Amino acid sequence: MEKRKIILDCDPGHDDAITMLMAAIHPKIDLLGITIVAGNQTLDKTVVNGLNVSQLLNIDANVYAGMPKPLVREQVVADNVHGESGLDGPVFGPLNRQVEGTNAVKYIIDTLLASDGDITLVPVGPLTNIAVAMRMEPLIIPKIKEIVLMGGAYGTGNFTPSAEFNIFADPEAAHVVFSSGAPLVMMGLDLTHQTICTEDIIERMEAIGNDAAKLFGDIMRFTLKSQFECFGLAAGPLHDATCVGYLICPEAFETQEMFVEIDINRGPSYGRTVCDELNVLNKKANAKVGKKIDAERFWDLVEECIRMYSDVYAVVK
Ligand SMILES: [Ca+2]
Repeated sequence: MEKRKIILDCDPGHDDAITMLMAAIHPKIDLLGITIVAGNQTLDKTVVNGLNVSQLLNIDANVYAGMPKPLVREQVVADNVHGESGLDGPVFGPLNRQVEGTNAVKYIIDTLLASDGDITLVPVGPLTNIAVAMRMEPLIIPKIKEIVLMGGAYGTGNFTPSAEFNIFADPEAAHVVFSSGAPLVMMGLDLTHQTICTEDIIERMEAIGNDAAKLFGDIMRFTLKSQFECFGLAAGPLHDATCVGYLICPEAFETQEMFVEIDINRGPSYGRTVCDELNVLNKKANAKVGKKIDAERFWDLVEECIRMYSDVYAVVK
């Protein structure tokens, strides 16, 4: 089976943790490294969360810390959704794993430069690390096979009426990435809101009975609670994991090529992904934008990934 080489750039984060879980185990994915950025919480917290998840699941990929602040704007975090730690809910044991000494941006640059152009970047947090890497070493841009990111919306935002959190947290970085010319796939809220995790789904996953299943349950129960408190929703979307779902099973997704521009004006639409869905500007498309997901297949895939940990633990323990 051909494996898709990826670098997962994340800000764990509840849905980030599930994305790590899936990317690390599925045979169609070769997870080269995990790079961390500030986003859902400050960098010191997102790094610890990434290491905790990595240790719990025995993930075989190094963890690198990247940019602690957005490029231009003042920092915002999503503690309303993810809690004080950035990953409230699961309880982890003492942390033995350490972050690598190399900065995430340098790791991204060096890994891409040394590659044959076969590495996909999967950013599921603010785009700061990717933007800085592109500015520091533009030669990486033609080396990127594809960027499959979670962020934005062509409909309504979730952090402001116009903007989704990942893009709003660093609009200038998003502008660098969206105008870079690298092939982009954007999984925005329009698509991710179709992956609604309910109590039934949590029980279905928990019934698998391994550590990954327990982590899924602990994470999604907290997500359901925070989604209800923040947005009045009875269930919670699994935003970031759609990117890995797309790489494993693209046939479960419907996308449309669009010209997408980031609003970096400091008005009410600051951080909006302005998507030309009707092609009224007649500009060359720069992104495939996710429109529909076969949610049933997606949950089957999540279940498949969680089940694979039973085999891993059978070997390890
Ligand atoms: Ca994230």
